[in-house]
Amino acid sequence: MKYLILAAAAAFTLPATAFAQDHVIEVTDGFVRSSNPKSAAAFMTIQNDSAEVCTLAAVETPAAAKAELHTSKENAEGMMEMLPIEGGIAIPAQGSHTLARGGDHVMLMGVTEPLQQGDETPVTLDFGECGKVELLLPVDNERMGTAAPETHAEKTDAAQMSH
Ligand SMILES: [Cu+2]
Repeated sequence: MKYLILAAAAAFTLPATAFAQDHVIEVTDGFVRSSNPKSAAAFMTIQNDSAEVCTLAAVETPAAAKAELHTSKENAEGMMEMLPIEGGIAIPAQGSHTLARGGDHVMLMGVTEPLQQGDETPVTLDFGECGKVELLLPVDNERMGTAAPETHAEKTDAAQMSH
């Protein structure tokens, strides 16, 4: 049983790595999770290997009417709520940023067909001058979290290190 789980994890992880044309941006450990038939969220780790800040400005996908960049915040009542991110998500030079449940994520709204476990969702990340990254993200509706971003904590700012 243990072997089966490990094999499945490896199969899902490998194709989710993608590079921009010149290898400036590397995306790893991406997946899509859909908790209802109409919306879904995409999570991943984005590595910026260039000497400049690269900003994830927009996301396109044929799988949904709209893709927005969201962050999650706890409101005054202690409830988690999602807010659109204005101005995109900046990935520091020689650094990385993880989109994870309970934090920043790509929100797919108006999903055209329900995303089933094991489906693959095409997603294009637009980093402006840093290029575009085309991904085919596995749908994993059972996955609860993403890999802990401990390996790049030292490259991110204090606000990101707390999670
Ligand atoms: Cu959201």
